[in-house]
Order: sequence, then C-alpha cells, then structure tokens
Amino acid sequence: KKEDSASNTSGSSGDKAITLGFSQVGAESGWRTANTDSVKEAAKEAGYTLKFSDAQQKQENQISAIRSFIAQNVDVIAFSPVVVTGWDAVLKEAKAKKIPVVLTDRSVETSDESLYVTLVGSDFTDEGRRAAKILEKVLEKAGHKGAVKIAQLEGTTGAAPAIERAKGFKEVMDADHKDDWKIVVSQTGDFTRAGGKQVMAAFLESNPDINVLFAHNDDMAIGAIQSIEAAGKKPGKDILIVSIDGVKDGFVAMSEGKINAIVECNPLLGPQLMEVVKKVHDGESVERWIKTKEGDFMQDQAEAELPNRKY
Ligand code: GZL
Repeated sequence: KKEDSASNTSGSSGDKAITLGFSQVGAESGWRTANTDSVKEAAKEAGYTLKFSDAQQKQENQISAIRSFIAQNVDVIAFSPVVVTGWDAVLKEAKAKKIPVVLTDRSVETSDESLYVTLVGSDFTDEGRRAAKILEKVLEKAGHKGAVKIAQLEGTTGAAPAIERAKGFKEVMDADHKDDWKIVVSQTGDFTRAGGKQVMAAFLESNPDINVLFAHNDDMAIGAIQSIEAAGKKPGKDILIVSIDGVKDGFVAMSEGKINAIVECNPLLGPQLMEVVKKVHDGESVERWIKTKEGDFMQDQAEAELPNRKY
C-alpha cells in the first residue's frame, strides 16, 4: 500500500516508520490500564507512530476512532472490541481502503473472515474452564461438604471475555458437577470495582446463603469483597472467591486470604502486537489467533508471586 519512502527513517525494511491506529476499550480495570501501558511502551520501543484512543467502554467511540484512523490513512489499525457484534460496517470501510486490521485481547463475531487479519489474545473459554477446575481445589482445601451455591459476577454484557468465561465455567460444571454445584445468581458488574461492589450487595440481599463467588475479573472481586465485609461475612472463608486476571491488587487480596484462587489473563500483549503489526505491514502471513501464555495461582502461592507481578 505504501511506497517505500526514499528516506529510510527506521527499520531494516526501508519503510518509513509504521503508523498504528489503536482503539482501546477504556480504563475500566487494572488489567486494562496495564494493557494500555504495554501497547504504548511497545509501540515506542518499535519506533512506530501510535495514534491511541480510549473509548470509555462505548462501542460508538471505538467506531468513530477507527473511522478517523481510516481518514488519516494509517498503515495498520488494531483494537480491542468492547463487544463482539456490530463491527462489519466499519471494518468493511477499512478493507475498502486496504488498511489491515488486527484484533487484540477480545474477538468479534463476523461472517466475513477477511475483515481482520488476526487476534492477539487469550483463550477466555479456557480461562472459564480453568476457573471451575481451580474452584474444585479451593472447595477441597476449604473442606466444603455438600451443595455449592455460586454467585457469578459477569464481565461487560456482550463482551467476548464475559460470554466465553461463563461458557467455559458452565462446560466443567455440566460435565463434572451436575448434582452439587449450582449458579444461583448471575449478573454483570461491567468489569469494574464499583459494579462488583454494587451487584454483590444485591446478591447478598437476595441470596444470603451463597458459598462461592466466581468473578470474571479481579476488579469486580475486589469491589465485591467490600460488600461481603459490609454484610459481616468473611471473604475467602464464608464466601470462597475465584477470579480472573491476576492484577497486583488481586494478589494482595489473595495474600490477605480474601481471594482463594486467581486464573491469570495476561494483559502484556504489546510486544506480540508490534511484531504482528510489522509482519502484517510487510505483507507476511500470520496465524489467525496468537494466544497469550498464562498460569493459575492458589492462595498459598500469592506471597511468593506478588513481587513478580508486573501489572
Ligand atoms: C480480558 C479483558 C478483560 C479483563 C478485564 O482479556 O478483555 O477486560 O479480564 C478487562 O479486567 O476489563
């Protein structure tokens, strides 16, 4: 698309510095701000010109940001779609202008595979399965006997991580815990601390006998802990908590015994993204899904792991 410029300002391929347009979901959680830092740092490291926009979790803001990147004729567009649907029109506009699109973190549902080149991000369904599997270990460690009444704090309605984490968790529940586990209440807390706090307070009103909280991210779990304590209950004891992300504050809560286990979801995608942007810009082929590496942590690992946490 771009002619090789006469002056080789950067990079071995002789192209002028790549201009990357990046539309970010927002700043709703510790995970998200760490993800933003990683993208900005890696773009700087790579010598790319980064045009960055924060959509405050609104799809219309992401669509207008992508439109502006198209108008500015950037070399590559990357974005983390706040929800899975409603992207075909704007992605068709990018395709018409021959601007390749890379998804990071979250995926989209589209009938036209050619609308994006690749997704750099985690397998959320697997994170949901891992959360259910580690809950088995948490229940055993707590010596829990009998029925397990679970409250689920869902992520943003319609977002890939919310849909897929719920799906993965339910897969394991239906396969291995049909008769003893039950999700008695489930609602979105929109991935925020405020949302987690507010919805957990309502959960405790309607279902005071909850034994377990499964939160789709640490920020909602941290908000929920405030409501659990306000209700005179002990988080991590009266109500066992499993969450996803692995942000520093999640590890702090775990080391205080308030969260029982965390499934890691790695936000530090920046370097992988910049590698992919270069390949895509140079017309090289890339895998359709570049999965992030991540682990799982029980409470007794929190103390030792805390100093290693980069986000
Ligand atoms: C997951 C990411 C989610 C995090 C939340 O990759 O999309 O969005 O789990 C964040 O903390 O808000």
